[in-house]
Order: sequence, then structure tokens, then C-alpha cells
Amino acid sequence: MISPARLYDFLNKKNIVFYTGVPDSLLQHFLKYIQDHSSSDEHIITANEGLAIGLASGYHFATGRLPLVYLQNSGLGNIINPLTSLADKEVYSVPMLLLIGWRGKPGIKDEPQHVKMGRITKELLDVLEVPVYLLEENEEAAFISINEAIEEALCYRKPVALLVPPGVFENYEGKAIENHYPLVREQVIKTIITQLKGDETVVCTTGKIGREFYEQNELQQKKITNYFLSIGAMGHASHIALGVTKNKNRKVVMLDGDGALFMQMGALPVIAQQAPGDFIHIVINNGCHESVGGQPTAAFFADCCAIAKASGYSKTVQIINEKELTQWLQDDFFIPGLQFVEIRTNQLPGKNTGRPAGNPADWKRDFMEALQKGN
Ligand SMILES: Cc1ncc(C[n+]2csc(CCOP(=O)(O)OP(=O)(O)O)c2C)c(N)n1
Repeated sequence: MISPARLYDFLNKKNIVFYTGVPDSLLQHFLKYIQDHSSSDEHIITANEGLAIGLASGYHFATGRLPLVYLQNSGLGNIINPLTSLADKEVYSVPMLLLIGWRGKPGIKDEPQHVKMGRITKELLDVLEVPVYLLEENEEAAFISINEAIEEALCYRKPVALLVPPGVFENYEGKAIENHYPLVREQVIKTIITQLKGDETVVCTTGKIGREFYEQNELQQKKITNYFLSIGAMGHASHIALGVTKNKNRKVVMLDGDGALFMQMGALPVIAQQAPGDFIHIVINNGCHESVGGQPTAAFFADCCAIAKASGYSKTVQIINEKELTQWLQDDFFIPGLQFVEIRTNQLPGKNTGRPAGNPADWKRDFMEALQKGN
């Protein structure tokens, strides 16, 4: 297997000292190593993968060096435009290494949202004319491939990809990020379900928020019958919720993550402009991408409520403890209208993160039927 420490040293010797991207679970041990060993100038986690291509380009223009951009293959969708219209050989010809976690690799069982992208990842990179090197578990072989990839990127001044299947990196736990908020995400979700009447529509973002919602709802005898788990399409769940609330006269509760919110921050002013009737946008802000390893976001640095307010949300609330949460649920939750609620939590994962049985076609049918019935 590849040691994160040895890979980091190897890249360092090759003069690669700048890392940017959006985290992925398959790369998490290496990413945690970078996080612990690079300065804040050398490692920048961007809000989405496309921005990482922009940042890497700026870094290259300023230094002449080769940057490394990391991403999950689901983020390929976010980089196609900056890749083809900025970094491409036919435009500004920017050399960079793309370290890509290969979810849904054919032959390895994975979640439904990864299957298609897993199957087309190599072809997609081929169509984009990005050379692909597969990182094998064997460290020696992997370093030879990386060396060739670096030479190709520098020689032809273009992006070159290193594709990383599951189980390639040795374990590296990493230092915990400081966070003293008492609330735990799973507990917050449980409390919210407890307080809901049961006739609301709930839309959940990508990652463990949806899985914890599913599990807590099961534990409460499927109290919420009408819910949608956006298993993929990170950052888009708030607009799924907007599409529902604009066309159905019912209370919609959207459970967002800080990473997802920041990935598509432009969603906020459009939601506010549309001023949906009865829409509660809750962001469970744990300051990190907990679902893929806990790498930090910029969401504790920012003032999410101020951003929502400036975007046009009429009511915004920040909650940081159980008392404030119950107070808000009792006093304000049932007031109709548009609300933005930021709930700050620690990074502890839930104990119950099951995945719903069945498949997306069944889940969509159930969701649409429940919306039709109004139950
Ligand atoms: C476009 C895209 N990039 C990356 C991922 C991988 N991914 C899945 S969940 C997640 C983190 C989500 O973070 P946040 O919204 O803060 O929720 P948390 O996991 O902290 O609850 C990431 C990066 C993805 N699914 N899609």
C-alpha cells in the first residue's frame, strides 16, 4: 500500500508543494497527511472542484510550479468547464496533477450515485484528452506512474490524472480539528424529527446527514413519510427543495451541510428571491466535510447567517446548544415563511448511519406519491 508520508516526501522531492481540492473518502488518509504537514499557503481546500482548477492555475502562473488538484470522481462534473476552457492545452495550457478518487470502479460494489460515474470515469478523461495513470497499491509501481505523470504534465504543459481505486493508501488518522460545540449532528437530527408534526416534506443533502436522518426517522417509526435523500449531486439539494416548495403548498424542511452549502453558495439569493412560502433551510455546520474524513471547510470562518441575510432570507437564526435548539423548535419552527437556520455542531459522526434499502427509482416513486397524496 502507499504510505501517505512517503508519497508526500516523494512529491516534495519532485517540487510539488501546493495542494488544492475538495476531499474524498478514498484519498482521506493522504489528504489528512497533507493537512497536518502543509502550511495554509501550501494547502487550500476549495468550495468546489472547479475553483481548485482556478486556484491551481493562478498558483502556476505565479510560481511556474506544478500544482496538485485532488477530487472525488463525482467532482469531474465540476471541473469540466475550467479544465476545457482554462487549463486545456488549447487555451492557457496549465500543467497540473489531478489526483482522483475512483468511486464506483467497475467490479467493486458501490453506492448507486457512484456507479455511472465510476463506469465512465476513464472514458470521460479520455474525451477530455487528459492522460490517465492508474495508481496501484504497490508503492514502487505507483511512484513510477506518478513520475511519468509529472513528466508528461510538465513536458506537454497540460493536466494529467492519477486515478486512485479504493484501498490504496495506508492508514493515517490525522489530528482532530479543534471544535468545542456541544451539539452532535445525529442528536440534532433526532431532536428535529421529534419536534416535527410528521406532515412536512424533508429534503436532505449528500453524505451522512441524509443517512442519519434516514436512521433516526426509522427509529421514530418512520414519522416523516415524505422525504428525499439527495445521495449525490452535492450542493444541489436546496434547489430540489425549492423546486418542490414552489409547486406544492406544504412546509419543506431542507437539511443542508456546510460543505454542500458552500459548494453551491449561489443557491441562496435565488431561493430568497423566489421567497418560497414555507421553507426552512437548516444548515448543520460542523465546520468540516465529515462524511469523507472530516477535512475542514471555511464555514466556521464565515458568518453563514449574515450571508443568508444579505442574500435576502428574511429570518435567520444561529443555534449552538440544545437549549437554543429546543427553544427555536418550539417558538419559531411553525411560523410560516422562509427561514435560514445555522446549527453549529461538533464533528462526531452518528452511531446510526444506515443506508435505505431499495434503489433510487423506488425512493423517487415513494417521494412523488407522497407529494401527490399530500401525506
Ligand atoms: C461534487 C462532489 N464532490 C465531492 C463529493 C464527496 N463528498 C460527499 S459528502 C462530502 C462532504 C459533505 O460535507 P458537508 O456538506 O459539510 O456535510 P458533512 O459530511 O460534514 O455532514 C463530500 C466532499 C461529492 N459527493 N460530490
